[in-house]
Amino acid sequence: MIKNSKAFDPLISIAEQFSHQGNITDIQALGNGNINDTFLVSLDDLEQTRFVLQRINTNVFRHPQRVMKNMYILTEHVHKKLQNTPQTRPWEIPRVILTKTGQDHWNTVEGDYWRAISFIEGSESFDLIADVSHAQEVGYALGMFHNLISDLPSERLTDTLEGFHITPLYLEQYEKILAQNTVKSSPEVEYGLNFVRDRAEWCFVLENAKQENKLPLRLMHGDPKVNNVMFDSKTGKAISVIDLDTVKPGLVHYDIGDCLRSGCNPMGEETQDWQNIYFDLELCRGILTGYLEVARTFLIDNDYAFLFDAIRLISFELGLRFFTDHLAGNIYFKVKYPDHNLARALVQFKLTESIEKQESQIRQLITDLR
Ligand code: GN1
Ligand code: MG
Repeated sequence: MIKNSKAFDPLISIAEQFSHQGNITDIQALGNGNINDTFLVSLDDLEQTRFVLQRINTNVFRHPQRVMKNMYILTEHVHKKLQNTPQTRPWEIPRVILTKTGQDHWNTVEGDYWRAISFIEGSESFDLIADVSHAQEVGYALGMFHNLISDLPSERLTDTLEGFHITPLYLEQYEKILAQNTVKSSPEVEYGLNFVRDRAEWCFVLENAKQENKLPLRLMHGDPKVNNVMFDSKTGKAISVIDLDTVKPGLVHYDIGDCLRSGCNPMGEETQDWQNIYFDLELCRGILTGYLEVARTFLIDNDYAFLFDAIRLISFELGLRFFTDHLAGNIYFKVKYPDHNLARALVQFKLTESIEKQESQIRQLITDLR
């Protein structure tokens, strides 16, 4: 039992609900997720030293039971596959930890929805990519993840977050918020308004391609940002991809775009120094090289044709989502200060601008790597 930690008492009693060996020795906040609340629970057991405890944000994930059902099907599928097929290098997938009574979640009297997931022992994650070889590992991890889920029939998973990554729907929400709210003007807000207006027509690009059957629907991760890739602390190699709440049918382009927008921004998405944001071409080369090492076998010609748009679009889309949330009064993403979502939006818009400026180099890079 943890001593002297009154503040953690409620967390301890929640963590105690989940099946584990040994005593709980510590509970710490983990990572900097924008939606769920995440904690790392330490145990004095030699085999399982830690597990992850999460409160699902049910304002965002309205049907948490669907999230858990998906996660169970997905992790069991991948786990079996990893066990039954020889792997060229170590790979793991987090597992759902059930409660002592066999449930996949625990509801508190306040109505909070908690779940527990295994922690990949001996691993760590990073908010920023350190160098090109790190970038290659991140790309490899995404390719590996896509490969591992590629034979899971998509109808087995339910949609956990309707409209997720459908850019035109985010644009619709944005326009609705603009029509409802009086916007407090500032040079930054004006920049954002103009930025979105100038790209409003183009932002249908992936959804149009999907509807015209130019791009195949595939299972995707939904949120493969850099810090969702776990690295083996000893070997420095990628070993897992975590945060599996948004795995569902979609386009691998959303994932590639998301991985690149988070990985090729050396200043990180949380900086307030948005004027100096840039998209790093060498890190982009690293990620795509690592990704294509695995994904070349399943990508079709059209997939390559839309890669540049994907990179540009997902940066723009995240900027639009942050900007809309700022205008709406911060109802979706957790914030640490009032203009936090505005600062985040500006970072993504500047990143989009840098991607646009390097369009010919990025397109050339994609051609060279095919
Ligand atoms: C949210 O909560 P977190 O940090 O894992 C968001 C992603 C964004 C990301 C930006 C369900 O993910 O789409 O890319 O913030 N997740 C959801 O950091 O909206
Ligand atoms: Mg996430």
